[in-house]
Amino acid sequence: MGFKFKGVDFIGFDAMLNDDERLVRDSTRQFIEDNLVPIIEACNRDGRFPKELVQPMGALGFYGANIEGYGCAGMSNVEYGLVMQELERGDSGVRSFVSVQSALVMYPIHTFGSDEQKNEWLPQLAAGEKLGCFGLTEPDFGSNPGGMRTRAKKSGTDYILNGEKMWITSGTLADVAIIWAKVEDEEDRVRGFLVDTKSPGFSAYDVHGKWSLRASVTSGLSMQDVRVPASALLPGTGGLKSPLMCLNQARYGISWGALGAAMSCYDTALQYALLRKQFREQPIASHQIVQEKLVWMIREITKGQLLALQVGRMKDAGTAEHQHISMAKQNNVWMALKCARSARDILGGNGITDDYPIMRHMMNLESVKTYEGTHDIHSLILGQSITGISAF
Ligand code: TGC
Ligand code: FAD
Repeated sequence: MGFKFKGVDFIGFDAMLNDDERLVRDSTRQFIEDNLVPIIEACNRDGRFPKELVQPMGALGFYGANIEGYGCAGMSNVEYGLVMQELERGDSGVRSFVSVQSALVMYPIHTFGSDEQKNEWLPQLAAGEKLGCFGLTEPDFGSNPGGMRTRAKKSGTDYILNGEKMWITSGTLADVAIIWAKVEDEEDRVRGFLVDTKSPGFSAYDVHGKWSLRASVTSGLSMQDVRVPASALLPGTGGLKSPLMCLNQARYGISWGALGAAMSCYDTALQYALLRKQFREQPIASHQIVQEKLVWMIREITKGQLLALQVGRMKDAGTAEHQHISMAKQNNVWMALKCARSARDILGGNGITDDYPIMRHMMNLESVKTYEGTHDIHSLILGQSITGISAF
């Protein structure tokens, strides 16, 4: 069931995009329609990540799409954002998988890695032949990653890693984990390590019982005396700023992705409201209260599009700062979740079934609101930016 997506463009947004941007958006949209939409409800029900899409998405250049060279597509940040929008219109879990591979694994290797690390890993990650995960969060340190307990200690030229990471997307799928640890011999400076997940002492297990992101793998990681060579250290990392730079890349992608989920909910609710009749054989779309809900959605989606596009243009110009990205992530995820709730309401009883994508988007967006900095943490980031006072 469900409806064919008709696109959402109220104020001529398409005219603000160039030909390449529209082409990337439209080809990703087609890929999602053909390959993800037909299977996603079953994946969600079964709690299954659609692994069969990993290599096709690599062939289309989705991984590390805004990186130049190393087999990557070399897209602009706006093109990359439009890919994320279309992926998340399909499902937030699939967008998460691509976000992690791109923004949280390939970006740090590209930004902080040695030439050897880049040449070894980036082409394989770009093709989807190797998969990665990003281990920052710990069981006791989520919003405050600076408190992390994971430690790296020098042993000859090697490092020994010990610690626990929690809520790690793609943890049990990954060939390589980017692990953030405090280095004991460097006064607990936070640094990043490329850890082969087959290393003795490294283990990963899946989190079960999730009502959200059911088509995504979420894991815990455990490291007990994991010995890695000096060549595993990402040499350009130094301090908490390094992982936070990665988060900017992922948060930017989420600001577009959430738009995709919101568009899916709005478009479904609009098409449903025009068909569903109640009272005097009138479509429910003829009632003022239903119209008000649809208008809220299209207005907020439109504002969200402008925000994401402006931050994308600033990112391409090199002028986007982390607080700009925080605003886009916070606003667009909040807006998408409200769209999902209103759309669910418009569909009445049908809204709670997986004949329509709405409830799945709503449940997914609860995670998206929490990860990559919770909604409230982004308020504090923005508050600090405008007042100069930290309220953490
Ligand atoms: P604080 O002292 O403020 O900052 C430490 C240093 O970092 C700088 N900085 C940033 N740099 C780049 N980008 C940012 N976004 C930055 N935010 C801060 C800062 O200027 C400072 O630099 P320096 O040179 O003075 O050393 O650090 P804090 O310990 O007070 O914490 C700040 C806070 C709360 C903003 C930060 O810890 C935070 O963002 N917390 C939220 C944690 C979070 O987002 N975790 C995400 C984990 S990954 C994930 O969720 C993946 S989900 C899967 C998917 O993406 O799909
Ligand atoms: P907490 O930090 O305990 O926060 C709980 C509540 O307290 C929140 O409402 C928060 O806003 C509030 N709070 C905390 N501090 C303050 C404060 N100072 N002022 C006001 N309110 C505050 N992490 C990774 O490293 N890699 C991943 O791949 C990854 N993937 C994830 C996938 C999923 C499905 C989920 C759910 C999480 C993932 N995360 C990942 C972790 C995610 O980033 C954290 O869940 C998030 O940062 C919040 O941390 P927490 O869950 O420990 O909540």
